[in-house]
Order: sequence, then structure tokens, then C-alpha cells
Amino acid sequence: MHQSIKAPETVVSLLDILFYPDPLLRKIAAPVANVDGRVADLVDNMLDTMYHAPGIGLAATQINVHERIVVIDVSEESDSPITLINPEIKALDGEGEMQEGCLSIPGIFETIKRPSQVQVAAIDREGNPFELEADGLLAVCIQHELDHLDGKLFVDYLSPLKRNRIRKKMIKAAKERDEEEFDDDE
Ligand code: GNR
Ligand code: NI
Repeated sequence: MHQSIKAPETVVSLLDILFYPDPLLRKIAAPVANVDGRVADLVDNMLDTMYHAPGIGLAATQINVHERIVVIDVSEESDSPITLINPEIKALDGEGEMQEGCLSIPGIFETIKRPSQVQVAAIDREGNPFELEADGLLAVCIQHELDHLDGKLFVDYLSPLKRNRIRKKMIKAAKERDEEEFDDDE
């Protein structure tokens, strides 16, 4: 007899990502009351979704879960996941510019000015509190993800004119996706 068993850790769950200008991206996420198995499962599914996209960060808001949960991995090897539950910024310092993208605004990349260093306190996937000091890409990513939890997107830092151009482009892209889906159904 021969049987192939898929180990649980190889099962990948992908969640749908909301696209700008979906008003659901503007919701303020609520704090997590208990870091239990449900939250750990959600974190695992968010990591699968982030790596698959691929992206270097994902906020629960982007998958229409309005709880204060973020996953990040800025490593080259995609082997250093960071989970931030109920994150709180303790300090911001310096200033820097970086080209940012967002899985909820695909194909758009703009240079954004933010503090270059960040100190953050959070709870990890196991329910343990920790603090993290970051600079460079990680500092930018942390701020980008925490903005999502407050309904804020990187396009909010751009001029209204630029933001409107991007909004129209996204609406057009969504229409084209819908038409393609309609074609497939025929
Ligand atoms: O994958 C992502 N890349 C990125 C690049 C520069 C600054 C921020 C980011 S986060 C983004 C994934 C995402 O949308 N997270 O919310
Ligand atoms: Ni984003």
C-alpha cells in the first residue's frame, strides 16, 4: 500500500487582498483581545498570502480582517517572518525617502518621505510582548503596515492630483479584471 500524506505545514491558505479604492481599506482595526489559536492560524495564512503575492508585509486590514495584526519579512531569503500584534510606536526619529509599493495598489510605486528609524512594541504569534528597533526598509515597512491598521495608505502622502490619477487607474484596472472574469464565464 502506498499513501501520500501532505504534512500540515505544507498546506498553504491564500486570502483575497482588497484593492484601493475599496472603502474597507479605510476601516480602523480593533486590538486583539487574546492571542489564541485562531490568531496564530490567521497569522500563518497571512504569511502564506504575503509570500505568495509576493510582498514584504501584509496588514490584516488588507484581507478584510479588521484586527491589529501585521506580518513582515524583509529578508532576502524570505525566512525571517515578523509578527506584530497590537503594535504601538514608541519612538520615531530621522527622515528618509523610499520608493513604496502596496499589494492593495498593484503596479504603483512612489517615493514617500517618512521617519527613518522606528521603535515599536508589540505581541508576537505566541502571545509574548517584545520591542523592536528598526531602520532602513524594515522601518519603512513597519510604518506602512501600521498605517493600514488605521485605514491609511501610502497614496495619502501624495498630492490630491496624483492620488486621483492613481484612484482612476485602479478603478479602470478593476473594470478590466471584471470583464475578463465575465469572458471566462461565457
Ligand atoms: O510588498 C511591499 N513592498 C513594500 C515596499 C516598500 C515599502 C513598503 C512595502 S509594503 C508592500 C506590501 C504591502 O502592501 N503591505 O501592506
Ligand atoms: Ni500596503
